[in-house]
Amino acid sequence: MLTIYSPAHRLHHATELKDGLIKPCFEMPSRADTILARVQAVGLGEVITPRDYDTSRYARVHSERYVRFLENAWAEWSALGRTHDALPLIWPVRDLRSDIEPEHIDGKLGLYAMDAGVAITAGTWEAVRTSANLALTGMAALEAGEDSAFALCRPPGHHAAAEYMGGYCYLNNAAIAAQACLDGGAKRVAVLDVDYHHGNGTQSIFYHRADAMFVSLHGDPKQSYPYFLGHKDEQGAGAGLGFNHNYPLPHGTAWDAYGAALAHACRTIAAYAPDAVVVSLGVDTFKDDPISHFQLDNEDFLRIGETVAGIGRPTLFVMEGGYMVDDIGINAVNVLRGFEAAR
Ligand code: OKP
Ligand code: ZN
Repeated sequence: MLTIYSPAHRLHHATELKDGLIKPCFEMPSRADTILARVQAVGLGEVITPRDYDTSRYARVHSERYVRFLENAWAEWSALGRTHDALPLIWPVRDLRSDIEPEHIDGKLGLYAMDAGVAITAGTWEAVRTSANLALTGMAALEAGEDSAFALCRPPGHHAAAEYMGGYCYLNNAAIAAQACLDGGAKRVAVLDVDYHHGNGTQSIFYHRADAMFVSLHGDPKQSYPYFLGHKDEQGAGAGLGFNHNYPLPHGTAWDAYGAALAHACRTIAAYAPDAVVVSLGVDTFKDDPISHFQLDNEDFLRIGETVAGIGRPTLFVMEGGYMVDDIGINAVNVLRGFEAAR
């Protein structure tokens, strides 16, 4: 399987608000490099660097003003003499207005953030746009005839919606790639999200659409981040009704229940007959993940790959979460090897 990787991800290493303290993010550079080392150790296939794409490609799923904000945020923040990571401190909840963009960077950070897990640093934009370009390059490979590809994205993307960042995510790499697939002439695309956390951003982007199905298995939002989306009754709206499927699962979920839900999810996608499948590949469902609560073993990730292979469509894997760095390479690459073995 082709892997798309760039060392530009290392330009982003930030802090987050965690348990009331500012701490280094669990989402750290060693994650991507550990996965790359595993890709190379098992000889998964060729590793290529991403093409460059115009920001207009991101604006197919994000608002123009949000993309502009991401591009300029560090310059605006550092112009105030601030040298530490930029973090939001006020949010436009409920009846506060989100239609008028504040001029002050503190207002903009609040408007465009859903939480305090998305610090912006000097290198964040370069890392973020390169991460999206990895996903676009992976989709271009499918369009050129590859059966599958692996976009080794970092930062991840699935919490980022049309106009907000959150949960370590800035641009929604998977949604940008899925939209590019449609823009390239496909009739239907499906996003399967197997990260522990609900992909609220991807769901939100495609919620009203019939040409993009979103299917997600995740920790029940009553118990797990992002808390405010990801319930079973969210089935899409308008033309998109029936094209959104959530499988919230309780703390402690192991392969028996997970595998059954995944098989059901993959049958739903196969029945939709998408031209391509984008997998939001989080491996934070691992039993030793430091911030998640499922119980999957190293070998269970092989079975995730096998089950996804059964959908039988061209497949782009887009890296999302996974925070047990010691096992992240084994677990991510196990999904890809399980997939390849079953094709
Ligand atoms: C990003 B991805 C829970 C803290 C949650 C944010 C998690 C973002 C996960 N104790 N912090 O979906 O892996
Ligand atoms: Zn996650």
